[in-house]
Amino acid sequence: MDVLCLGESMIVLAPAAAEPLRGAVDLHMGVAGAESNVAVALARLGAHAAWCGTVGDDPLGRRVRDVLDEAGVDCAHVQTDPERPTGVYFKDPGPDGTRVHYYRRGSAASTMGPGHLDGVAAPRLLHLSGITPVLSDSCAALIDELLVDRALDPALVSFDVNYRPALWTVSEAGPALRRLADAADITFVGLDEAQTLWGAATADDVRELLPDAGVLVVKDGGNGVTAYEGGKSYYSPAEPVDVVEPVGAGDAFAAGFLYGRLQDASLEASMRLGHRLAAGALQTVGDLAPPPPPETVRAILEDQ
Ligand code: KDG
Repeated sequence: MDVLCLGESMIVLAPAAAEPLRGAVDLHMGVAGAESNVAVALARLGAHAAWCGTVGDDPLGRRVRDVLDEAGVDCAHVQTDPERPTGVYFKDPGPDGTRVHYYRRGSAASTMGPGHLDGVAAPRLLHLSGITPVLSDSCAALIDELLVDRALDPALVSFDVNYRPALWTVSEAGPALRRLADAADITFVGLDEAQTLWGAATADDVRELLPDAGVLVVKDGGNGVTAYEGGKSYYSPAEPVDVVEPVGAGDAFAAGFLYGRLQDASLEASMRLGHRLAAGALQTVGDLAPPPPPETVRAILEDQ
């Protein structure tokens, strides 16, 4: 297996017309989850990508599985909890942007804990995010087991900070996410997140805060991305796009970047593929857009 992504996937309900939830009658139902978004994008690029999480024994959990199966994601290790529901969240578009309302406390995924991946063969890369440790104490212990104690050694571990302010405060999340981000082989973080969580003003500040992250990828929206590896830094400008909806762009970038690294492409080429996938996600209402054709992917990765 190339990549195993672990995290919570949920059902997302959004007003069919971009109007406030309070008055909406028709809702669009989809499947969301930062880590499963990465798995879907990687599978569509041709990687053997698996998603691992727990869903409820309910129609919503079956919908999550169906959608990921159809996208070509390996769901062989997905677990079902007969006692707990699949998590749900709603999007609430408003004049100041879209707010999210989660109904995920006590969800099936929140029961994940240490030993969850026992018996699973180590993939080349294990992808995790900073959403999972806030779901429950047992989920936090699972992330420690996989990221800090390296239960799936020799898998490389990538970690997307993914701070979700609706789930925890800066004072809770700041130190916890910094410790995890610094323990990963590949760390993704938005400069805006790093400012909120740790007071970093520049990408170089983030590097100083996370000296042990093997490859550190600092994303600064439309300004581009700076990646650090082995004492060197590399800057890559973002592709100019008209943004339709930003949700999912970070996951798309991570998938493109990780796919490049799995193909042994350079940091610069991997960032370019990340930008290309992110540009697609930014121009669609859903979390992800279809990937570029294989010849475009090859050209992006070969152009060192
Ligand atoms: O990155 C997109 C995710 O934020 C979305 O799919 C929902 O995973 C999600 C979360 O926990 O907010």
